[in-house]
Order: sequence, then C-alpha cells, then structure tokens
Amino acid sequence: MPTYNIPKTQKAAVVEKTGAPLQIRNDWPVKQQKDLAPGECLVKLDCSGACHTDLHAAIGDWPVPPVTPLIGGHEGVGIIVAIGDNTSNSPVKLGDRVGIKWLADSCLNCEHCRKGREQNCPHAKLSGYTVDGTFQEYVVSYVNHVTPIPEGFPSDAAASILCAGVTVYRAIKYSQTNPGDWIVLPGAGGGLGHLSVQYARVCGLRVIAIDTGAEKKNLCLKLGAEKFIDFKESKDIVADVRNATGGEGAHAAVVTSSAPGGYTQATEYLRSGGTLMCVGLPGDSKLVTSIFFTVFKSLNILGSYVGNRQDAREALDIAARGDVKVHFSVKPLAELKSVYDGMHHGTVAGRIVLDMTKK
Ligand code: 8ID
Ligand code: ZN
Repeated sequence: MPTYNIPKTQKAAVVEKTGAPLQIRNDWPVKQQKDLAPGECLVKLDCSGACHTDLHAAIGDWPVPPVTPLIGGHEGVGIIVAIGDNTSNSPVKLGDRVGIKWLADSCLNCEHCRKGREQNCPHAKLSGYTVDGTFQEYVVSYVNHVTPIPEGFPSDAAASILCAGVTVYRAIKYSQTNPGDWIVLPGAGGGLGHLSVQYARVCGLRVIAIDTGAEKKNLCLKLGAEKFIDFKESKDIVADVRNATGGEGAHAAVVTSSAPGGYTQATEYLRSGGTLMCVGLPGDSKLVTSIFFTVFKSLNILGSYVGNRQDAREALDIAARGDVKVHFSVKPLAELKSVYDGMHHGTVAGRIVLDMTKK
C-alpha cells in the first residue's frame, strides 16, 4: 500500500459569503485520514476545470443557495491519498487516479438512484455547491461516486469531461436523434458547447453551432459543425436554422447557453417531433413558448441535468480514445478570478483548466 504525507493546511479559492470577492488562501485545513467518515476518501488534485456553474455559485444567482464559505469546482482529477476507516466494499483504492464530478455523492437507495437518476437523489451532495469542491489542493470525496480515469489519459485533458463532457454527452444521448439528423447547439463555443459539437459528431449528427465571434466560430467549424450562426450578427436565427435544414427545421437542440432567448428560438426552429434539451441554467427565467405549437408540432421539451456514474464512464471512454478533445488552456488556481471575468464577458472559447500543482 502506498503511503502519503498529508499536510495540515493547503491552498484553496474561497468565497466567504455569496457574492463576496474570491480569496486565495494558503491556510485552509486539510481533512486528515483519521477524520474521514466511512465511504469518504481524500483526493490530492492534479487539476480542475472551471465551469460556468462555479461562477453562478460564487455570484449566487440560482434559486437554490450554495453553502458558505464556498469552495467551488467540480471538474477535478487527482490521486486518492486516504480512505476513511471502516469503508466497506470500496470500488477504488489508495493511489487510484479518479475524477470528481458535480454529483459528489448520492444515497444509491432511493427511487431516483435505483432508476439511475442519481443526480435527482434528495440526499445528493454537490461538489463545489453543497460540499467543498475542487478549487483546492485536497478534496474530500466519496468512494462510490468518484470516477476512475482511464490509464494514459492525461489529467488536464480529462478534467472537463467530468462536468461539461458528461452533461452534453447525456443530453445528446437522450435527444431522440438518429445519425444524419440535424442538431442545433446554442452556446457551442463555450465549455459545454464545444464538447457538444464533438459528441454530436461522434453520434453521426449534422451540427449547426450558434455562438458569437471569430474565435468561437473557427473552433466550432474545426470541430465539425457544418454551419455557424453568430447570435449577435444574425437578423433572424430561426429563419437561418430553417434555411440551413432545407426549410423543415432541426430535429433537436441542446441549449448550453444560459440566455433565455436561446430557448425560445429553439422551440421555434425545431421541426415537428423535435426535441429541446434544456441544459444552460439561467437562475430566474421562464421558458416562453407557444403552447399551441408545442402540441401541434408534437415537440419534446426535456431538462437534462449532468449525468450518472455510467454516463461519466461512457463520456470519459469516448474522450480517452481521442474522439472528443477538450480545447483548454491551463492556468494556476490564483488566476480563478480572471477566469470568472472572462466567462462573464463570454471571452473563453472552450475551457480553462486550473493546475493545482503550480504555485
Ligand atoms: O447539468 C446541467 N444542465 C449543466 C451542467 C453544467 C453546466 C448546466 N450547466 C450550465 C452552466 O451553469 C451555465 O448556465 O450550462 C451553462 C453553460 O456552461 P458553460 O459551458 O460552462 O458556460 P460558458 O463556457 O460560459 O459557455 C456559454 C456560451 O454561451 C454563449 C456564450 O458566448 C458562451 O460561449 N451564449 C450566450 I452567453 N448567449 C448565447 C445565445 N443567445 C450564446 N450562444 C448562443 N446564443
Ligand atoms: Zn459544471
């Protein structure tokens, strides 16, 4: 069995109160092995992706409040360095490299867990929202929910599959599409979006990407989108999508932008029988659409919330084989504040991954 020296304190990005400025602290306590409960494990992180959800959590613009003080982060990859005493039947062991996703833990026994919808478990623990997340060097997680990282798949390349990848992979999986169908991806140049372009291509779908700016346009086209619509330049997005699809509209849309307008447009450019997968999370908006045409066109409108343990393994497996690649740049944890600024202004194409081993 490997042994690890676990320090008493560590570096962490902390939001003391919702909306308060982010602080980088060097004195944050590390939970020691003797203090871990059965089923808990301590993971020494290599890196963590930064998701727009972390920004929602720091600002506090969702109707479900996060804990405070808050350590955000839910796209972590690292090594298990301790496991709580009396943990039985652990599927992982010391030294394993694992991923931390949004769903840190669930009871595995309620109706939702039994049906594989673990993310809806009433006892769910959420990384970086209801329990401390991955914007720190050592994170407490749960042996039943950490995700083994395929051997040889670098940690920084894997990190953003744990949330962005899993989420769009599952949304596309349940989008009721067939190879050759048209799928529209509003938000396609962002963290979730650029992975949705690639998972859609893996599924044989024809992609119309919607986002703004030359950098995101080039990224989407390079990743396999057939058409790019700039939402700031288009005079009529609904007409543009209809024209691109030969008049009938698209079979599905996976909306990863958090602008409510993108949702309304989607219901208007879907063809009859089409499916809207709601993924982006504006905190206080309503979905405004025609009830008449929702019925008349037999539309499906579905919410899609991250993914379960199996979705995580499937999404990682596809990425580890090189069919989906996170487009990312690496920064130290100390730059998280500027990462949030970039996200807020929509200037991040793809993802930023924070290196926890850098000073
Ligand atoms: O389980 C879930 N449903 C889940 C999981 C993870 C994240 C949901 N989310 C949510 C986040 O909380 C956030 O609300 O998905 C949303 C997108 O997260 P992200 O991909 O991490 O954000 P980003 O990298 O900032 O990308 C958003 C993109 O949307 C574009 C922006 O330009 C950016 O590239 N965008 C915007 I803002 N308005 C748009 C519009 N009207 C738009 N693209 C098209 N049309
Ligand atoms: Zn996320």
